[in-house]
Amino acid sequence: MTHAHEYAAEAAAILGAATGVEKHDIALVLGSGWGGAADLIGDEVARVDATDIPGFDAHVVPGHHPVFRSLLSPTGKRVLVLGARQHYYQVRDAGKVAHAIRMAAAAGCTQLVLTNGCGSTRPEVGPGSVVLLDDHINLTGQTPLEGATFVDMSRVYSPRLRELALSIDGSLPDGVYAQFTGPQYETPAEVRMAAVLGANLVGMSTVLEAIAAREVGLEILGLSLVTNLAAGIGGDTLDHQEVLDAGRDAGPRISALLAAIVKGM
Ligand code: 8IG
Repeated sequence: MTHAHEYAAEAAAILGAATGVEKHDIALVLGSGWGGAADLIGDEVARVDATDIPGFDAHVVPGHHPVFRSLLSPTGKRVLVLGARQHYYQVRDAGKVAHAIRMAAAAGCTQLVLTNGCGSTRPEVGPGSVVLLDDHINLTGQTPLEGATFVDMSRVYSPRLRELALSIDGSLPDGVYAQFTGPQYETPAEVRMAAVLGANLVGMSTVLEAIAAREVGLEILGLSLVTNLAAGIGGDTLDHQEVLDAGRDAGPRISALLAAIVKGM
Protein backbone atom coordinates (compact mmCIF):
# COMPACT_ATOMS: atom_id res chain seq x y z
CA MET A 1 0.00 0.00 0.00
CA THR A 2 1.28 3.45 -0.85
CA HIS A 3 1.35 6.22 1.68
CA ALA A 4 -1.69 7.82 -0.02
CA HIS A 5 -3.75 4.66 0.46
CA GLU A 6 -2.60 4.21 4.06
CA TYR A 7 -3.61 7.81 4.78
CA ALA A 8 -7.03 7.14 3.20
CA ALA A 9 -7.42 4.03 5.37
CA GLU A 10 -6.63 6.12 8.44
CA ALA A 11 -9.27 8.64 7.35
CA ALA A 12 -11.78 5.80 6.86
CA ALA A 13 -11.10 4.47 10.37
CA ILE A 14 -11.76 7.92 11.86
CA LEU A 15 -14.88 8.30 9.71
CA GLY A 16 -16.09 4.90 10.95
CA ALA A 17 -15.57 5.91 14.57
CA ALA A 18 -17.23 9.31 14.06
CA THR A 19 -20.29 7.93 12.25
CA GLY A 20 -20.59 4.69 14.23
CA VAL A 21 -20.93 2.95 10.86
CA GLU A 22 -18.12 0.49 10.31
CA LYS A 23 -18.81 -0.35 6.69
CA HIS A 24 -20.45 1.64 3.90
CA ASP A 25 -21.68 0.26 0.56
CA ILE A 26 -22.21 3.15 -1.86
CA ALA A 27 -20.33 6.44 -2.06
CA LEU A 28 -21.97 9.50 -3.51
CA VAL A 29 -20.40 12.76 -4.67
CA LEU A 30 -22.98 15.49 -5.14
CA GLY A 31 -21.92 18.21 -7.55
CA SER A 32 -23.49 21.55 -8.47
CA GLY A 33 -27.26 21.18 -8.49
CA TRP A 34 -27.32 17.71 -6.90
CA GLY A 35 -27.08 18.76 -3.24
CA GLY A 36 -30.72 18.08 -2.35
CA ALA A 37 -30.64 14.48 -3.52
CA ALA A 38 -29.30 13.08 -0.25
CA ASP A 39 -32.56 13.89 1.53
CA LEU A 40 -34.47 11.45 -0.70
CA ILE A 41 -31.91 8.66 -0.65
CA GLY A 42 -32.22 7.58 2.95
CA ASP A 43 -32.35 8.51 6.60
CA GLU A 44 -29.37 10.37 7.94
CA VAL A 45 -27.63 8.24 10.54
CA ALA A 46 -24.67 10.52 11.20
CA ARG A 47 -23.01 13.68 9.97
CA VAL A 48 -19.32 14.50 10.32
CA ASP A 49 -17.48 17.73 9.59
CA ALA A 50 -15.03 16.91 6.82
CA THR A 51 -12.44 19.07 8.51
CA ASP A 52 -12.45 16.60 11.45
CA ILE A 53 -11.08 13.90 9.13
CA PRO A 54 -7.38 13.84 8.15
CA GLY A 55 -6.73 15.12 4.65
CA PHE A 56 -9.68 17.44 4.17
CA ASP A 57 -8.66 21.07 4.27
CA ALA A 58 -11.11 23.78 5.22
CA HIS A 59 -12.38 25.44 2.07
CA VAL A 60 -15.55 27.17 0.94
CA VAL A 61 -17.19 27.31 -2.48
CA PRO A 62 -20.81 28.48 -2.82
CA GLY A 63 -23.01 25.43 -3.35
CA HIS A 64 -20.63 22.97 -1.69
CA HIS A 65 -20.76 21.78 1.94
CA PRO A 66 -17.71 20.20 3.53
CA VAL A 67 -19.58 17.53 5.47
CA PHE A 68 -19.77 13.71 5.25
CA ARG A 69 -23.14 12.10 5.82
CA SER A 70 -23.94 8.47 6.49
CA LEU A 71 -27.38 7.45 5.19
CA LEU A 72 -29.39 4.26 5.56
CA SER A 73 -31.37 3.61 2.37
CA PRO A 74 -34.80 1.93 2.31
CA THR A 75 -33.12 -1.18 0.88
CA GLY A 76 -30.68 -1.36 3.81
CA LYS A 77 -27.66 0.01 1.98
CA ARG A 78 -25.20 2.25 3.79
CA VAL A 79 -24.65 5.33 1.67
CA LEU A 80 -21.71 7.64 2.31
CA VAL A 81 -22.30 11.14 0.97
CA LEU A 82 -18.98 12.80 0.25
CA GLY A 83 -20.01 16.42 0.60
CA ALA A 84 -16.43 17.64 0.51
CA ARG A 85 -15.41 17.38 -3.11
CA GLN A 86 -11.96 18.92 -3.36
CA HIS A 87 -11.72 20.40 -6.83
CA TYR A 88 -8.42 20.34 -8.61
CA TYR A 89 -8.58 24.13 -9.04
CA GLN A 90 -8.74 24.49 -5.25
CA VAL A 91 -6.04 22.10 -4.12
CA ARG A 92 -3.83 21.83 -7.27
CA ASP A 93 -2.98 18.30 -6.25
CA ALA A 94 -4.67 15.31 -7.91
CA GLY A 95 -3.79 13.14 -4.91
CA LYS A 96 -5.88 15.39 -2.65
CA VAL A 97 -8.76 15.21 -5.14
CA ALA A 98 -8.56 11.41 -4.89
CA HIS A 99 -8.44 11.27 -1.09
CA ALA A 100 -12.22 11.14 -0.50
CA ILE A 101 -12.60 8.42 -3.13
CA ARG A 102 -9.83 6.34 -1.56
CA MET A 103 -11.34 6.88 1.87
CA ALA A 104 -14.73 5.66 0.59
CA ALA A 105 -13.14 2.50 -0.80
CA ALA A 106 -11.28 1.95 2.49
CA ALA A 107 -14.63 2.43 4.27
CA GLY A 108 -15.99 -0.56 2.36
CA CYS A 109 -17.75 1.09 -0.57
CA THR A 110 -17.81 -0.94 -3.78
CA GLN A 111 -19.93 1.47 -5.83
CA LEU A 112 -19.51 5.18 -6.51
CA VAL A 113 -21.90 7.72 -7.96
CA LEU A 114 -20.14 10.79 -9.35
CA THR A 115 -22.38 13.75 -10.16
CA ASN A 116 -21.51 17.19 -11.44
CA GLY A 117 -22.80 20.34 -13.03
CA CYS A 118 -21.20 21.12 -16.37
CA GLY A 119 -21.39 22.80 -19.73
CA SER A 120 -22.73 21.12 -22.87
CA THR A 121 -21.23 21.27 -26.34
CA ARG A 122 -24.53 20.07 -27.89
CA PRO A 123 -27.20 22.77 -28.30
CA GLU A 124 -29.89 20.06 -28.29
CA VAL A 125 -28.75 18.89 -24.83
CA GLY A 126 -29.24 22.16 -22.99
CA PRO A 127 -29.54 23.44 -19.41
CA GLY A 128 -31.56 21.12 -17.19
CA SER A 129 -30.59 17.97 -19.09
CA VAL A 130 -29.18 15.02 -17.15
CA VAL A 131 -26.54 13.10 -19.10
CA LEU A 132 -25.36 9.55 -18.38
CA LEU A 133 -21.58 9.43 -18.71
CA ASP A 134 -20.27 6.70 -20.96
CA ASP A 135 -16.66 7.84 -21.16
CA HIS A 136 -14.36 10.73 -20.34
CA ILE A 137 -11.34 12.67 -21.56
CA ASN A 138 -8.69 13.81 -19.10
CA LEU A 139 -7.62 17.28 -20.24
CA THR A 140 -6.05 18.22 -16.92
CA GLY A 141 -2.58 16.86 -17.64
CA GLN A 142 -2.74 15.40 -14.12
CA THR A 143 -3.31 11.99 -12.55
CA PRO A 144 -3.96 10.88 -8.98
CA LEU A 145 -1.97 7.67 -9.60
CA GLU A 146 1.55 7.30 -8.32
CA GLY A 147 4.39 5.36 -9.90
CA ALA A 148 3.88 2.61 -12.47
CA THR A 149 0.20 2.10 -11.73
CA PHE A 150 -1.30 0.86 -15.01
CA VAL A 151 -5.02 1.07 -14.44
CA ASP A 152 -7.37 -0.22 -17.16
CA MET A 153 -9.64 2.60 -18.32
CA SER A 154 -11.56 0.70 -21.05
CA ARG A 155 -14.84 0.71 -19.13
CA VAL A 156 -14.67 3.44 -16.52
CA TYR A 157 -18.43 3.93 -16.25
CA SER A 158 -20.08 0.63 -15.39
CA PRO A 159 -22.27 -0.73 -18.21
CA ARG A 160 -24.39 -2.44 -15.55
CA LEU A 161 -25.06 0.80 -13.66
CA ARG A 162 -25.75 2.61 -16.94
CA GLU A 163 -28.38 -0.03 -17.75
CA LEU A 164 -29.88 0.46 -14.30
CA ALA A 165 -30.11 4.24 -14.82
CA LEU A 166 -31.71 3.74 -18.24
CA SER A 167 -34.25 1.32 -16.75
CA ILE A 168 -35.40 4.21 -14.55
CA ASP A 169 -35.27 6.91 -17.23
CA GLY A 170 -34.83 5.59 -20.75
CA SER A 171 -34.58 9.12 -22.16
CA LEU A 172 -31.22 9.94 -20.55
CA PRO A 173 -28.73 10.87 -23.27
CA ASP A 174 -25.18 9.44 -23.22
CA GLY A 175 -22.20 11.72 -23.05
CA VAL A 176 -18.43 11.98 -22.96
CA TYR A 177 -17.18 14.33 -20.23
CA ALA A 178 -13.95 16.30 -20.55
CA GLN A 179 -12.32 17.66 -17.41
CA PHE A 180 -10.45 20.95 -17.66
CA THR A 181 -8.53 22.17 -14.63
CA GLY A 182 -10.51 25.42 -14.34
CA PRO A 183 -11.30 27.57 -12.49
CA GLN A 184 -11.74 29.77 -15.54
CA TYR A 185 -14.42 28.55 -17.94
CA GLU A 186 -13.31 27.67 -21.48
CA THR A 187 -12.87 29.98 -24.40
CA PRO A 188 -15.08 29.22 -27.41
CA ALA A 189 -11.98 27.86 -29.18
CA GLU A 190 -11.28 25.49 -26.27
CA VAL A 191 -14.88 24.29 -26.39
CA ARG A 192 -14.58 23.65 -30.16
CA MET A 193 -11.37 21.73 -29.47
CA ALA A 194 -13.06 19.58 -26.82
CA ALA A 195 -15.98 18.88 -29.17
CA VAL A 196 -13.62 17.88 -32.01
CA LEU A 197 -11.90 15.51 -29.58
CA GLY A 198 -15.24 13.87 -28.85
CA ALA A 199 -16.39 15.63 -25.68
CA ASN A 200 -20.07 16.39 -25.19
CA LEU A 201 -19.65 17.91 -21.74
CA VAL A 202 -17.03 20.19 -20.22
CA GLY A 203 -16.40 20.53 -16.51
CA MET A 204 -13.88 20.80 -13.70
CA SER A 205 -14.35 17.56 -11.76
CA THR A 206 -15.19 13.84 -12.02
CA VAL A 207 -12.37 12.58 -14.27
CA LEU A 208 -9.55 12.58 -11.70
CA GLU A 209 -11.96 11.02 -9.18
CA ALA A 210 -13.00 8.34 -11.67
CA ILE A 211 -9.34 7.44 -12.29
CA ALA A 212 -8.73 7.08 -8.55
CA ALA A 213 -11.91 5.02 -8.22
CA ARG A 214 -10.91 2.57 -10.95
CA GLU A 215 -7.55 2.05 -9.29
CA VAL A 216 -9.34 0.74 -6.19
CA GLY A 217 -11.91 -1.20 -8.22
CA LEU A 218 -15.03 0.85 -7.55
CA GLU A 219 -17.98 0.41 -9.91
CA ILE A 220 -18.81 3.92 -11.17
CA LEU A 221 -21.99 5.65 -12.27
CA GLY A 222 -21.48 9.15 -13.69
CA LEU A 223 -24.32 11.66 -13.99
CA SER A 224 -23.96 15.21 -15.28
CA LEU A 225 -26.45 18.03 -14.95
CA VAL A 226 -26.05 20.45 -17.82
CA THR A 227 -26.27 23.89 -16.23
CA ASN A 228 -25.17 25.90 -19.26
CA LEU A 229 -24.28 25.61 -22.90
CA ALA A 230 -20.48 25.70 -23.11
CA ALA A 231 -18.84 28.98 -24.15
CA GLY A 232 -19.54 29.87 -27.77
CA ILE A 233 -22.30 27.25 -28.11
CA GLY A 234 -25.05 29.43 -26.70
CA GLY A 235 -25.22 33.10 -27.55
CA ASP A 236 -24.48 34.37 -24.07
CA THR A 237 -21.48 34.65 -21.79
CA LEU A 238 -21.20 32.40 -18.73
CA ASP A 239 -21.55 33.34 -15.11
CA HIS A 240 -21.57 31.39 -11.86
CA GLN A 241 -25.03 32.64 -10.91
CA GLU A 242 -26.49 31.05 -14.05
CA VAL A 243 -24.96 27.76 -12.96
CA LEU A 244 -26.45 28.01 -9.46
CA ASP A 245 -29.89 28.97 -10.83
CA ALA A 246 -29.98 26.06 -13.27
CA GLY A 247 -29.03 23.71 -10.44
CA ARG A 248 -31.76 25.04 -8.18
CA ASP A 249 -34.44 24.72 -10.88
CA ALA A 250 -33.48 21.14 -11.73
CA GLY A 251 -32.95 20.09 -8.10
CA PRO A 252 -36.20 18.31 -7.24
CA ARG A 253 -36.37 16.41 -10.56
CA ILE A 254 -32.78 15.18 -10.54
CA SER A 255 -32.90 14.37 -6.83
CA ALA A 256 -35.83 12.02 -7.43
CA LEU A 257 -34.00 10.42 -10.36
CA LEU A 258 -30.85 9.85 -8.31
CA ALA A 259 -32.81 8.44 -5.36
CA ALA A 260 -34.54 5.95 -7.66
CA ILE A 261 -31.23 4.88 -9.15
CA VAL A 262 -29.53 4.43 -5.77
CA LYS A 263 -32.51 2.33 -4.62
CA GLY A 264 -31.76 -0.08 -7.44
CA MET A 265 -28.01 -0.31 -6.73
I1 8IG B 1 -21.54 24.06 -13.69
O1 8IG B 1 -19.17 25.41 -18.99
C1 8IG B 1 -20.14 24.23 -15.05
N1 8IG B 1 -18.93 23.79 -14.78
N2 8IG B 1 -15.18 23.73 -17.49
N3 8IG B 1 -17.20 24.59 -18.25
C2 8IG B 1 -16.45 24.02 -17.28
N4 8IG B 1 -16.95 23.73 -16.08
C3 8IG B 1 -18.23 24.01 -15.88
C4 8IG B 1 -19.05 24.59 -16.83
C5 8IG B 1 -18.50 24.90 -18.09
N5 8IG B 1 -20.27 24.73 -16.29
